[in-house]
Amino acid sequence: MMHTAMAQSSTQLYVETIQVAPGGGPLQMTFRDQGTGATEYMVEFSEALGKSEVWAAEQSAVIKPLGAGAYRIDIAEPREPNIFYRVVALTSAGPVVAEFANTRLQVTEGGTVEAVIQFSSPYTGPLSYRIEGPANGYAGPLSGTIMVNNSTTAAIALQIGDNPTTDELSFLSLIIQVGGRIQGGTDTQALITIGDNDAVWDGGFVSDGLEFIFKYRRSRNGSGELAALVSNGDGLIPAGEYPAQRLSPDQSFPATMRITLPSTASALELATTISLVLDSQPGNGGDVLTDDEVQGTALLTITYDGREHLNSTRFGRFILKRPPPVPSSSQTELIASP
Ligand SMILES: [Ca+2]
Ligand SMILES: [Ca+2]
Repeated sequence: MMHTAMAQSSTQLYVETIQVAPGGGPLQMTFRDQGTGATEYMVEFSEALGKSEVWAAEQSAVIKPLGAGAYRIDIAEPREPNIFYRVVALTSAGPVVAEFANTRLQVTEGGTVEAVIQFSSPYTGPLSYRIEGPANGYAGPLSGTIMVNNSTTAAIALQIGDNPTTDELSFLSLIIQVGGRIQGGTDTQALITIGDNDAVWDGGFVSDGLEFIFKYRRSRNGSGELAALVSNGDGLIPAGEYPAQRLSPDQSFPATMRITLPSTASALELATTISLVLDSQPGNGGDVLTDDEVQGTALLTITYDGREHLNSTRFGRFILKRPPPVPSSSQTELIASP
């Protein structure tokens, strides 16, 4: 195996010896501090150097002073197979107060939320966090560590999961793990409110002489939007859920629902096809296309098998209104920890 240790350029720490046990096993290195003024050191590893280097703390490294500015590093189980180590001098080894810059964060499911942390003085080292809350199905790992490199700020980015269901309002708490050099400030806990990108909208169709209401399910599941007309069977359209076809998965409108009915399900006892095309072109007439409301033109076509003279086409308007999010039923807004 190849274990290479190097000094971080800004701190002038040189590794003097590397001892590698035959066939792997414990690794021993020594280094000498030639006047950085540091009182604490951290060993980091990277799998590559150059553009693709990413340094992370080697938590298992044990550093022992040998006197006269020399130190020994023991790593019981070195990482395989090719790894680079470096020693970082922590010149400000005193406690650092960490807290969130903003304790109220919003994100829509499927999105990424970034929580910014402020330190009372430049900090180098690991910062750990954990996530709590009933909405933890949304988040991946419920804890993690980021590396901070001589900075007064850092950011934790959380990817929020995306499901296809309509959910009540959900909350997560993101908590800074205090300990070691990290002391907690006033705001060590941030509340993340997760907005749903799935909803069952209330819909209505209006034309001369014909009106009906329906539900319209719009959901997003990472790879694109799905939509369907949902009828309870009270009006023109039999009970059921009818997927909408769109020009592309990312484009909400125009949306076409085609509903084919066997003769047994048709009022005229004829096989029937109902086609409803909803289109919204904001800036056109009274069309509206927002996160909570859609208005536009609707084209309703009804065709009967073998009785073309009964076919009809109606131009009308449609409206979709998104109901407000369902309040949380589990008192999930967590209070700040003391
Ligand atoms: Ca959802
Ligand atoms: Ca979703």
